[in-house]
Amino acid sequence: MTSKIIKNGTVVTADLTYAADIRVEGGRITEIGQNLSGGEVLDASGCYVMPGGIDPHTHLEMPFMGTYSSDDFESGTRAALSGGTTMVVDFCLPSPQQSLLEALAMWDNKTSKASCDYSFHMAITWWGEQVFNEMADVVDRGITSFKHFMAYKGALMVDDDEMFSSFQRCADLGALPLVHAENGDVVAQMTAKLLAAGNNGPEAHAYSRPPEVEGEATNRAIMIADMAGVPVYIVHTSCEQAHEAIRRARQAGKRVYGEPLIQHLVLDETEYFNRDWDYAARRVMSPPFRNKQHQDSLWAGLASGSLQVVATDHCAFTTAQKRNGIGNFAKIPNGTGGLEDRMPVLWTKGVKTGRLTMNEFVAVTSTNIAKILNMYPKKGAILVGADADLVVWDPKRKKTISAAKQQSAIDYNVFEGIEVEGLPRFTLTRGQVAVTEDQISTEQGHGQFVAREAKNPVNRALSTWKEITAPRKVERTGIPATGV
Ligand code: DUC
Ligand code: ZN
Ligand code: ZN
Ligand code: ZN
Repeated sequence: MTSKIIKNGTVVTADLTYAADIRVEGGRITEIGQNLSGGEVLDASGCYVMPGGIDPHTHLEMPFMGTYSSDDFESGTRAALSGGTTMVVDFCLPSPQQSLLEALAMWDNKTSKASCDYSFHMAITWWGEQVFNEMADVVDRGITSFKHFMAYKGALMVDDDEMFSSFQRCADLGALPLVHAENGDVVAQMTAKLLAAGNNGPEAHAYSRPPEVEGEATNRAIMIADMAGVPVYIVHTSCEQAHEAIRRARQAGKRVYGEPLIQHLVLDETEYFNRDWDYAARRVMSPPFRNKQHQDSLWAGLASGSLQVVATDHCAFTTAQKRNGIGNFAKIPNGTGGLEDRMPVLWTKGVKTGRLTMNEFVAVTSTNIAKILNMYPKKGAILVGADADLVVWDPKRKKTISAAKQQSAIDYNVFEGIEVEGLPRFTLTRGQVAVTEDQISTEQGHGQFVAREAKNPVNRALSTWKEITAPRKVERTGIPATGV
C-alpha cells in the first residue's frame, strides 16, 4: 500500500496545536509523530494541517421553486474540495406525498459524480403513517437527521401538529430533528401585503421575513422539541432573536444547536439596497441578510460556544434563474453559494481578525458537526484510524474571490472582490490529493456515502425531564356523581 507523509506542518485540531508529521495509508491516518519517513512526501512547512471542512448544509441539484439548483454533486464537491471542505451533507427533499425511500433513490442517483464523501439529511415535507414508518427505514440506511421547514407555506412547510409528531418519532428512533425556523404563515401574509402595495423588488424579500419571524419560530421549535424529549438543530441561524432562544435553551440544559452561515456572518442587508436588480436578486436567500448587530451576535455565539457550526446552505442559482422573479420577489429562487469560500472567508474574517482561534475555526468548520451528526472520529478528527480527510492550510496564500475563477457552475459569486488570506495548499479526501494550490485533481465518483448511527443516549438527553412532566394518573375516590 502506498503511503503519504504530510511533513513539517503544525497540526491544528479543535483542541490542540502541535508540530507533527502525519502518515496516510489506505485512506486513513495511520501514524502521527516526529520525523516520519518513507512514502510520498507532501510538504506542509509553514502550514497548518487541519481536519477537512464538513459543510452540513448543501442543496445540490435540488428541485426548488420551479427550477433546479445549478451546482450538482460534480461541481459542488469540486468547489468544496477546492476550498478545503472534504465532506458535504445534502438534503434529500421528497415532494409532499412522495415516499421518503423513493426520494432517497433519486438522491442516490445524483451522487455518482461526487468527488468527496457525503451524507444526507432527510426532509419531512408531509406527514402520515407512511412517513412515520419510512423514517425507521431511513435511519436504517444511516440517515439519522430529519429536516423540517416551518416556512414555504403551501409547498414544503409542516405545521406544528406534523412537526410535533415527527419530533416524537425522532425521539423514538434516536434521530436528530433539524429545523428551518421562520414563521411561514406570517411570511406568506407579509409577502402578499408587500406585493399588493407594489413592493415587488428583491429588497422586499428581506422585508417579508424580519428577524422576529425567525425568533418566533426558533422559540417554538425549541419548545416543541422539549415536549417531544428530543434535541434540536436550528439551521441557518441568522439573527439575535434566534440566537437568544438557542442560548437560553442551552443555559437551561437543553441540547439545542445553532448553525450560522458564512454569508450571514459577512454580508449584511445593505446588499439589497441601492443596487441593481440582478445584484440584489442574486443575494435573495432565506433567511435574508441582516444588519451589523445581528452579525455581531452570531460571531459572539461562535466564540462563546452558544452557536456551534458554520455552514453555507449552498443552493446556487444562475442570474437567468433569479430573473424568474422580475416583477415578483416571491418567485426569485431562494439561495446563494459558498461551498468553495466558506473556509477561506471564515479564516480571513474570523481567525485573522482575532474573533476566532484556530482551534475554534476547526471546531466550527468540522469537528463540532462531526460530533453532532455522530460521525466523529471517522470525520472531523486528526487521530490514528480517522479518515484522511485533511486540509494543509497555507495562512500566507492569498486570492481575491471572483466568479471568473470559481468551481461553482453559476455566473457570479456573492463574495466577489473579497480578498482572502489563508487557502489550501493541499486538500486530501480519504488520502487522495484532490487539490494542490490552484491545481484541481478531483476524481468523479471517489466520494462515498457516510452512514451515521442513531445514538439514543446522545439524542435522548431531554428525556431526563420526562419524569417530571410525564402525566401522572391520580386514583381518586369520592368523585361526585354527574348531574347532581
Ligand atoms: N433557503 C434558501 O435560501 N435556499 C434553499 C432553502 C432555504 O431554506
Ligand atoms: Zn432552510
Ligand atoms: Zn437549506
Ligand atoms: Zn477514488
